[in-house]
Amino acid sequence: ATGKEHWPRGDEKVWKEALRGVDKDVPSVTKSFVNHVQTSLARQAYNLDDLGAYQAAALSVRDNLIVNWNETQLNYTRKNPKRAYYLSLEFLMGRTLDNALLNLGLKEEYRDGVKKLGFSIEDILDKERDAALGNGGLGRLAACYLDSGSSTELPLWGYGLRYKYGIFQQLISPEGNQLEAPDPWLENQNPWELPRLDVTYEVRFYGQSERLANGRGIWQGGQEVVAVAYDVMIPGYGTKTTNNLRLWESRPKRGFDLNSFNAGNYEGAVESSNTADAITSVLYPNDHTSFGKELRLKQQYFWTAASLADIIRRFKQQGKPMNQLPDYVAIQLNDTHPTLAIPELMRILIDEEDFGWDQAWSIVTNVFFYTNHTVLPEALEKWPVPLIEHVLPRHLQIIYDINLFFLQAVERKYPNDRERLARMSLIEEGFPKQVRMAHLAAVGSRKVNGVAELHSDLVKTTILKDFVDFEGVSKFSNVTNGITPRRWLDQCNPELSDLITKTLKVEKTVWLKDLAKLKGLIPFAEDAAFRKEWAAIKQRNKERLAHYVQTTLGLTVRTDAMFDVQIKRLHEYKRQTLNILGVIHRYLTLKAMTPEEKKKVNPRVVFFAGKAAPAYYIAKLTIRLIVNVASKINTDPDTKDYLQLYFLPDYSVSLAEVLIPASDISQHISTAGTEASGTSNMKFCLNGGLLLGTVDGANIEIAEEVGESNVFFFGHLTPAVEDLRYQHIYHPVPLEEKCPGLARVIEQVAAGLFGDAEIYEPLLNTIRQTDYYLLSDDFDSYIAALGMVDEAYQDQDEWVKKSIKTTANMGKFSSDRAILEYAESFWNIEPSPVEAPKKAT
Ligand code: B1H
Repeated sequence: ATGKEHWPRGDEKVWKEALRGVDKDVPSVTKSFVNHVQTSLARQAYNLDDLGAYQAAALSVRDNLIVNWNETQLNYTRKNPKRAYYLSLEFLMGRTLDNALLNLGLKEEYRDGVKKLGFSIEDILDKERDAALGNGGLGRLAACYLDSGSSTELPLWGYGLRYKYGIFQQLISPEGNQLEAPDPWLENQNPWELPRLDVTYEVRFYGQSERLANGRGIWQGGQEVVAVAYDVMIPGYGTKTTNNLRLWESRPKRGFDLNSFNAGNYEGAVESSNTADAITSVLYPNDHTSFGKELRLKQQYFWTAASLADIIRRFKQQGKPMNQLPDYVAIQLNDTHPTLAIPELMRILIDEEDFGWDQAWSIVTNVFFYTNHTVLPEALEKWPVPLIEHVLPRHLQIIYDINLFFLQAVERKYPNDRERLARMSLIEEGFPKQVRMAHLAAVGSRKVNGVAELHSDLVKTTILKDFVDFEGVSKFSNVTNGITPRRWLDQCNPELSDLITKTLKVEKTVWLKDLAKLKGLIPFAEDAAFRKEWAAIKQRNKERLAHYVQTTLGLTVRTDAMFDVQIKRLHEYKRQTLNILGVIHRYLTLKAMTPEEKKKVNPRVVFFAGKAAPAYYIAKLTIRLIVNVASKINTDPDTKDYLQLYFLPDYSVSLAEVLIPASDISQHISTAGTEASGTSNMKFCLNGGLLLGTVDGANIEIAEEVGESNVFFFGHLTPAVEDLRYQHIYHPVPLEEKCPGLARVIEQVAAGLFGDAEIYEPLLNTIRQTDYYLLSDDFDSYIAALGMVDEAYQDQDEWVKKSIKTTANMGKFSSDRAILEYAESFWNIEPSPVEAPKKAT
């Protein structure tokens, strides 16, 4: 050694002073980072890569979160406010480090700190894996609500499951097939969770239930597993409040069993094991369907039983009698997945706490609140009676008792109306009989809500109509969904956020918590210089997306085109098929154009992303069609300058954060009445992307806010849908006659223009035959709407004005507004701010 070796990275002096713990001049962020490099990771500047730097930064930020978490929990223990609990089988959190830095207000300090040590904050942030413990909108909504709960200082905890494997990783084969691989997200350790090995509960399955004469039951035998708590800290934006998300892991009560994960057979692997730790091994990827699988039922019970035991233990620590539970506890059921909490609380109150039925029922029905997220029949959960009887014998007895008392009350109000009793029963007759979880959730809750105005009306007039008639309409209401503007504007679109702050002359700490302030942008739509800046940011976001596609897929995307995006789970009701058939229609139109005609065409780049449930054959075929259309048209010299198409694999929260800010237009084109709300529609519009959609879900309320002239609507309305479906079946018209444009497109696919002719037949037949989702009814108006989008885009000045006005009017869709509606009108809880600690004198 010469003694003059080159220092490996960053500023040698800063590293060395931080290592020696020299106090003066070295910022605390740097000291803490270097300290974690040395003592937590046992590394040093010589062998620290970006992943190591991410881990050190995360551990250092986590130290701050822990301090706030502790103060928050102490504050709650001292003040003992009424608390709310959000029970969700899914929390789609995405990445945490950037959000934690933003919420703690430490982003710039860390940016500078790591720079001096030789790292870029962007590269470090990029090393984090998404926490993807959810399928789609329902799970992401839960994550936004936790962010807003902490940001508005509400005493709100989440309860969920700590799946070892989150939503599968999506691979696309060269032929265009979706392949699924496990998502081992915990592989590199997870700095954001605190294992609480001392917080455990035993949960029973199977066994026998004996009924005593006094109505109580004794449930014994069977199998017991242990639930272990892992706490995830949820910081609020600009507050000390750091709430908790408690996730349960299952462990065997004694001994140990090994369960191997089989990547080749995802479906089989999910069902393969009946051992204790299988319960929390994997998230079910079957969004919007209910299959009645034993392991899923065990997940639901394991989670609700552990969560309720934990909630009750915390309540009892305050020394209050159990009949005061509803004064201190509100529990929100995120869809019907946690509905077993209702019979479980009855079991605890009756079998363990000695309550009589009526008193127990009055407690239960004042604690629970139920949110419905879909009216699609295939998504309404039903559990076979024999399965519940086998796995949860005591709960089946309680469900039958609830049903008996409930139907007796219905009978008193509507004597001799057997059909009504059959419709409303918690038990559906059939082979086997099934428990209707939505009925159980509705009957056992204080309030029931849908997630957008139209959807809440549909809940009241269709699936729960009889319940509205019986119980009165006041129990049923609406809370329109929201999104957190911290992640979905400030973090994902920092340049736009900065421009907004500069323009409004309001600190972002203010407008990010009072999103109505965005209205202040409206006058700037008329300011040409402002429009120029606005458009330049959109352009740079397109380039950022193009760079992502270049580096991950090796494909070159042109950025001087309109970016048209549809990203969501693949589902027939969401009609990605309509979009891809529209793309083919455009392709065929371009092919028929003269070079002169083509000169007037505005280039368009179409992006798709989204996962299909592993067993959803038609959805997987749609992906295959998109991929094969893309390879054809992207290489066709006649059209490639006017139309490009990309299917981006492995859609995730992090990919959404890149796609959304780059979009000029996004598509939300579900058959009217099928998309309960949608939440990405809100994210696109908040980022100045215009909306092309049907009159469905939250699209309607977005149009009300931003003005109908700023959205592109098409298609039939909800009241027409039923009749159109009837026509398809009883008065079918040949497709060539009914919708020649669509017929021509389908003909080309069937003829093999994109290869694989026969392979697409089952997909094409869904349209040729019943066409349940009404593609043939909406195709012409869809194509017309796409034409209006083209036309509007030609006038860039007007387009940018629309974009600005759209963002400016999106204040309603902050999840802060939504969570406060739940807090005020359902839970009856209030903010409980953490007081600043007294300064030492
Ligand atoms: C939504 C679901 C869903 N609705 C069952 N229903 C699942 C149902 O795994 N399962 O069994 C998973 C998910 N997800 C979505 O919720 C709606 O389709 C969206 O329109 C809505 O925006 C979102 C949040 O409310």
